[in-house]
Order: sequence, then structure tokens, then C-alpha cells
Amino acid sequence: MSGSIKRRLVAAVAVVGTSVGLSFVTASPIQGAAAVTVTGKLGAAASGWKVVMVGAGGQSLVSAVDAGGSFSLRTSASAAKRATLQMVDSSNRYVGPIVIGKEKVGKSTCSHHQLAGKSVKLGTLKLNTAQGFAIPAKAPVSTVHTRSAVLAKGTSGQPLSAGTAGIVKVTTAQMNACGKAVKGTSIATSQDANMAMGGDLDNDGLPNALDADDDGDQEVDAVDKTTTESAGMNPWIAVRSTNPLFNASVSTGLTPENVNSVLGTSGNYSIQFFVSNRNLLGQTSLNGVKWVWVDCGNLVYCGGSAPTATNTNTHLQNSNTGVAWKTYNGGFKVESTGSPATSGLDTSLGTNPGGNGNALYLGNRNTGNDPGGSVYWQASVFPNQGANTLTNVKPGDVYTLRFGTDDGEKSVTMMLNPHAVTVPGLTTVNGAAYTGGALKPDASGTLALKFFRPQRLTTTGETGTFKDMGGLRYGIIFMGQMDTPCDIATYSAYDAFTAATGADASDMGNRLAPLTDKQTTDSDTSASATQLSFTIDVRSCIGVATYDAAAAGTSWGIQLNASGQMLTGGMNRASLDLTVTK
Ligand SMILES: [Ca+2]
Ligand SMILES: [Ca+2]
Ligand SMILES: [Ca+2]
Ligand SMILES: [Ca+2]
Repeated sequence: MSGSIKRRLVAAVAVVGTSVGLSFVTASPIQGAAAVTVTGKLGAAASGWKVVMVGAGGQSLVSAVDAGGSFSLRTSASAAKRATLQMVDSSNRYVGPIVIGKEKVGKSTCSHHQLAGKSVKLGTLKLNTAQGFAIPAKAPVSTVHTRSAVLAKGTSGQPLSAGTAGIVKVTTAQMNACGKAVKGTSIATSQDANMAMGGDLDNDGLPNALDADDDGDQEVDAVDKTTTESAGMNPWIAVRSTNPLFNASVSTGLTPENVNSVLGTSGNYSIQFFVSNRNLLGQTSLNGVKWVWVDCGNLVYCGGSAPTATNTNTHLQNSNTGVAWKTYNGGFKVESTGSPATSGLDTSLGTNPGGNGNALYLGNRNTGNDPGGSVYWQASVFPNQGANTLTNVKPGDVYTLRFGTDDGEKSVTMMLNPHAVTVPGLTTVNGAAYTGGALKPDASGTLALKFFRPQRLTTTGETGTFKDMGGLRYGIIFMGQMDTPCDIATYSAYDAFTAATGADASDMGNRLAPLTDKQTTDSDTSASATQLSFTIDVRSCIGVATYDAAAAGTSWGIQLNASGQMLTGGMNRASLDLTVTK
């Protein structure tokens, strides 16, 4: 079948040419006269935190918060123009924005988040950790921020996303409520700025790179088809299990400990870093990025004093064994061995000269036409936290990608997004209750499957432990030596799904998982939660001749796969590995 895909490289096959079209704001070098300084004091409670200046194009500049709670950022005026200030706590988790000023517009309180590119002393800030924001105790002169403003949740200026991870409904009226703000410096906004990591598509106060729901419709970035560009370079997560009970609706007593026992074991859980030069630079460039490594700060699995993470995808190997990520400095690899590297590409790039470890390697897509520029920086990271996985690996974990360019080192900041931590929970097969073992197709070679959605952990502001994930795409993958999708024609009785058709059908994610859940938002997890079902013609998927010729008792490996939308290089994936026996 033409849709065969190499195992493990499944994600690497279909790269979305994310045209983020962002304006590149340099964080360095600082042009003497144009240099600006931004200072403030968050107080002792924020000692050990970081303040990250996130540029309009997503580039970041980090200041440690000192023992007294003060920070200081120095950069060029152009880098600071339309940049925002974001707080990261001492565990390297995202807290929320610093609001620079506020303004009354009608009955609404509007918050100014963007710097105008001028030096500013914010002075003492009032920090509200529960609401996830800070604001100067004494308002600075309004010319230091831009006229652009977003609706605040209350008169203290807290963002609409206060106390959430950004998964909050923002209505059109709310998005537009502060369009008539007059305080601040008027700065032209480039047309495509909000598509960038540094933009704030839904005006909830969190920049896209640190917002789990970029456009405010409560469809999380992992599954939202309309925000794959702004979420394009976020790491995506792969979870797999052979246990059909690894689902919180099937196993109502499923505990975080149970989840840890699966996610804490190598081979079941990985964080996939996969970014293109376009993600990093805002443009296609063959030799523009020299090396990339991930600064995890104090995240215990990939930062701090004794990081545990292993990297199972390096330029040397692609296996479950992996190497200690902290010792890995990167390298160069062509995707298609036997074919030459892309013409013009400097094949000496990829190695991190600073010996910092946590490197991404330069993977060269040398297989022809590639709109992304043929250069993809990659790592497949297993946190290796065992029983502490859920305590130490959480949505909101902040990663700063540091990379070398002709103009010196630059960085971008991103976070771990909400993602599935369980797999689809299979409950019935051909109408009979299923609790494990090989699946037996009926006489015509079909399987009618009924299952619960996989779960993600609840995040800031949500109750309970789990949420059923809506909006995922489902399908059966036939796992031979290669992963092979089953053609849409082999599925039937899929009323709860929208089938991929037309141009959509050729999207690699849709070929692997052609049925999109019609319920797009996440729902409560319970034993009485709605289940999904479809019928798959296994005989046709495997191949009628192959299936018919196989002796009774012949087995094949398949995967019931639930996946998100295509991000750069791949998609979030939660898979139940199964065996089919004729
Ligand atoms: Ca949001
Ligand atoms: Ca936002
Ligand atoms: Ca986002
Ligand atoms: Ca969304």
C-alpha cells in the first residue's frame, strides 16, 4: 500500500509547512544607543523565578529574579517593541503575565501587556500567584506600553485567563472590548503578528507560545485544526500502552500512581521536540541555525542538578535505549541515508559547541521538495521520572530553545501543552465485552469497536484528576514492519465522527486516523461518559488476498490510535496496541 510509513519515523514523514510569517525581532546584539532596560521588583516570593520577555515574533530573553525579587532585562528597542513580560516559577513552570498598565474603556477594565520599546522601571509589582499575574503598584507613564489592550477579568487588571492555563472561552465581544483603548504609544501591528508564538490570538493575556488554547474556543491546541500554525513548534507527546484498561473511564479507580507506572516506563511516553528553521527564524533558511539546545532551567527531568531524561532520537540512533540527554551535544543526519544532503546545506552544522547537552540534532530532509527548508531540529525525550512522572512532568513546564545564528545566540520559549496521558479504553468488540487478549474478527473479517476517549490530566483551574479529550482523530494502524493506515473505505458505522474527505484525506494525520471526533471540547471523565464506536474491515485493511490466504490463528499487530492535529513534524498521539487473530 502506498501509505506505508516507517515505524517510529511516522511523525517525521509529513511535515506541515507552517507559514508562521512572523516578523523576526532580534534579542541581540544590542545596538548601543537603541538599547533599552526593563526592570521591576516582584518581591522575595518570586526569588528564583524568571521573567521572560517574549518578542512579538516569539523570540525570548530571560532574566533571573534575584534573592530580593528584582529582575532586569536589557535588549534592543526593536526587540522590546510589542514584547510582553511573562513569569516562570522556580520549578520552571509558567505562572502568567506581567500587566504593565490598565485603563477604563466604558465599563471594562483593559490591560496593557505590550512594551513600547522604551526603557521602563516598573518598580514594585503586586504579585498574585493564584490569579497568575503581576501589575506595578504605581502605574508607569502610559507611553512605555503600546495602545493595544486586552479585556481584564476584573478591576485589578488580571487577564481573562487568570487562574487557568489559557483554556478559557473568549467571546468575540470580549476579544474586541478594548479596541478603543487610547492610553499608550500607538505602534503599527503587522498583519500576521498574531500568528506568531509571541502573539495573543484570543486576547486572554497569554501569548500563544504559553497558552494551551490559542484562539479561546476551549479546543486545546493539541486538537485544534485552526491553530496549528501558532502552535506549530510546541513539543507533541506520544503515549502508548498494550493495556486496554489504561483509561480512567474503563478503570474508574485509575490513579495517578497507575498512570505513573505506564508513563514512567521507557517506550511508553515521549516528548517530541521537532522544530524547523522557519519556526526559529520566521523564515526558511538552509544554514541560518547552527545548533539548538533546550534550556530546561530547574525542571527536574531535563534541568536542575541531576536530570534523568533520555533521548531516544539522536543523529546516531533511533531506538528505545537512548542516551542521557544532558550528555548529548547534537549532530547531523540525513533522513534518507544513501541520498546526498540537500544541496547548499553545511553538513558540519548541528553540534552544540558549548557542551550544554540537551541538544536537538539537525535532521536533513534530503528527499526532495520540502517547503519547510529541509532542516528540522529533533529529539525524542523520555522524562524517566518513574513514580514521580506526573508530579514532575506537567503542562505548563517551560522550555527555552537556545540556538546559534550568524547574529549570535537567540532563544524562543515554549511550554508543554495538555496532552493525553491514557489511551483509548476498548470496552466491546463485535458486541461482546472486552477485557483483554487478541481481537477476533467476525466471519467477514470485520471488527466493531466501542471505546472511551483517552484522558488528559486536569490543569490549573479545573476540578478532578482527568478530562476526556475531545476533537481527537481516530483510526486503526496496521503495524507490520511499516505502519500502514487503513483506507477510509474500510471504516463504517462511524456516526460520532467526521470522515476526512477531499484534500483533507491526503493529510498524513488523516490517513493514519481519518475519523475526527465530532465532540471538539474536553468533557468529564466517568464510567457513564459517552463512548465512541466504529467498525473496521480488517480483511480489507490487511489485504483481502493476504487475509484469506492466512491460516486460522494467524495474528497481526494493530493500533487503535487517537491523534491530534499536525504540528511541525508530527502530532500528539495516544495509542492502544492490540493483536488481531484470524
Ligand atoms: Ca487562550
Ligand atoms: Ca492567548
Ligand atoms: Ca499555544
Ligand atoms: Ca483552541
